[in-house]
Amino acid sequence: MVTHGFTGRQSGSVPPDRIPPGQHLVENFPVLTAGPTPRIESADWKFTLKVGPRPVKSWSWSEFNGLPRTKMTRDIHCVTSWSKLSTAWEGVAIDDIFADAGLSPPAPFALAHCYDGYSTNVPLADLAMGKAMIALRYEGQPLPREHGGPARLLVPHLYFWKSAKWVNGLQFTERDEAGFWELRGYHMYGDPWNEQRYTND
Ligand SMILES: Nc1nc2c(c(=O)[nH]1)N[C@H]1C(S)=C(S)[C@@H](COP(=O)(O)O)O[C@H]1N2
Ligand SMILES: [Mo]
Repeated sequence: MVTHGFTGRQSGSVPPDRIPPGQHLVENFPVLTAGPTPRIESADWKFTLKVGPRPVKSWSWSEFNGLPRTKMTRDIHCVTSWSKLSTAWEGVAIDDIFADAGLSPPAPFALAHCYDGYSTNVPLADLAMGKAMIALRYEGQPLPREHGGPARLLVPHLYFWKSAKWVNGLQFTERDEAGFWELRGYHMYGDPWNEQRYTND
């Protein structure tokens, strides 16, 4: 017999060191969006790197898809308390975006900007050195629109609100400037292992 109440690959045998405090596992992939889901055709898509107010380089969809590809399989953790294990992503590492722009990382903080007006702040140290990517594919398929397609930021080691969907740019800033949810009471950094959910956590 192989059906001893085994309800799925994430039940039962999960090492507790993969589930941050206050989180529970889900098998599905919930959708959380503050407003309506934007529709961005890849022909209209553009990604811009800025230093402060100054645009440094932009890529069209086809130019961006010519950049080196990176794969990452990571656990993700949403501040609303769900965690999902071993999600598989493919996209362009933030390091490779810098390299293509001929830029060494210019300032200690960044804001990700999005087609729906959303934004979120992430320190450079959490984007560089292989820690984050602009994800173009999820589980071997083009990124579904409700999950941020055609492209989203993926910063898997921070709460998932930092993984900005429908991303259209990264702006480097000297100071840590709050984004959409950070202005509305979410933590400036958002480390799930330290339960940095709200401003003073
Ligand atoms: N552009 C944009 N990105 C966003 C959001 C949003 O509303 N707009 N919601 C954030 C929040 S709060 C979470 S938890 C995750 C949810 O991603 P998912 O819908 O793919 O699960 O996206 C984040 N990125
Ligand atoms: Mo969220």
